[in-house]
Amino acid sequence: MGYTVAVVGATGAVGTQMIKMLEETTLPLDKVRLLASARSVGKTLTFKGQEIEIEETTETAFEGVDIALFSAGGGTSAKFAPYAVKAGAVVVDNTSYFRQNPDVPLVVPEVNAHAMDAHKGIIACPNCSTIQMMVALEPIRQRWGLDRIIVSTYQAVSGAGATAIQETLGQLHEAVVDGVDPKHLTAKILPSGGDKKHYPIAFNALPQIDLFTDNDYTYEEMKMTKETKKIMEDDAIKVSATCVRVPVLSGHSESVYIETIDPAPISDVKEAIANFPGAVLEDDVANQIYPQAINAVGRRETFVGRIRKDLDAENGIHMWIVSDNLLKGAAWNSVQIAESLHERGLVRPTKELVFELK
Ligand code: NAP
Ligand code: 12T
Repeated sequence: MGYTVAVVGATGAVGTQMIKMLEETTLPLDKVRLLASARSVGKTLTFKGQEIEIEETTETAFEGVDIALFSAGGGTSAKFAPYAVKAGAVVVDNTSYFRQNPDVPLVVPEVNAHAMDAHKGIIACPNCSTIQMMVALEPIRQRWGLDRIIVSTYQAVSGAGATAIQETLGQLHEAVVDGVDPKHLTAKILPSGGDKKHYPIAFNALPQIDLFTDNDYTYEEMKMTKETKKIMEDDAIKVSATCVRVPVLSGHSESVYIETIDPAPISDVKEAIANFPGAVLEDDVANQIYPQAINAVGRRETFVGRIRKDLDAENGIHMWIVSDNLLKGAAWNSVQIAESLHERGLVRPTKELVFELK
């Protein structure tokens, strides 16, 4: 007997990648169910060559579901994830809604799979930018300790969903084919669908991902700070982020500066990263080898290169970290969490519901 797995948000940029990851999963699968909004009812999507009808996400949709992968926005998770748990499913939630909830483990399996052991029905998948940084930095933290992290991201538009991809392609077309000045391109979504103003992303770089918080950092930047501390189980790690959207379709890149607690020889750092599961060292500047977004697309690993000592700070190290934001950053990390849950014998109904039914 295998599991019934539900994908909530199956029609989205992340959901469609979840379906692909499930086609290749080691999980014993009995049935895959695809859920989205009422708008998608009547449509079908293909799983292993088989047409599956999209169902509407409702409070009663989760009977018989063992694992529910949620990727349909924070509001959808807030409303329906507790009902999925009530119906006996384990939820892997890709949205930011539950990530800081003390009852919810926040998991990158290579880093803190053990945190799942105490789950109460919902496990959160971290933000895409945090996940790839954790895969690269955990081998360093384990051996030399981490005092601080300063990161600037170069994030792909697919992180903002299927409509942001369409907006970017539309702007490129307008500019190249119709000759529209980049300042006058049609912008309705980016930098954030929820904010008042919208700016073109084509031929541009936008230092805003998600809305601004009241400390002048964006929510995306504060996710990197808070999630790092929770995943690494260390509130003392200092983390400041600047998150930037660039006109790349998929593959987030990050320029990361760290200060270790103990001195870390660069050759040992490279070896530690090369030996860490999920990380790939791509660092041979003599031959111009370094991670690139276009090469990371379609891969599950996180690629690390340009590793070098800071010129002044004793324990300072710089590096360049790249991963497919829709795979390790979302769909693969979620399916990998489901595989780890299975391997740890943690796919089972939760008796006492601690999450509010809305
Ligand atoms: P997307 O391409 O815009 O897709 C949104 C999906 O959510 C669609 O399947 C949509 O279904 C569904 N949906 C919207 N409203 C719904 C509702 N009321 N009930 C049920 N389903 C609903 O967005 P995406 O890029 O796939 O991202 C989806 C979510 O995943 C985001 O909101 C975010 O919370 C999360 N995410 C996480 C990460 C990460 O860093 N881990 C990265 C990207 C996204 P219809 O087609 O029927 O509208
Ligand atoms: N706004 O789930 O716009 O925390 O790239 C992930 C990606 C939120 C999240 C993005 C976002 C999340 C984005």
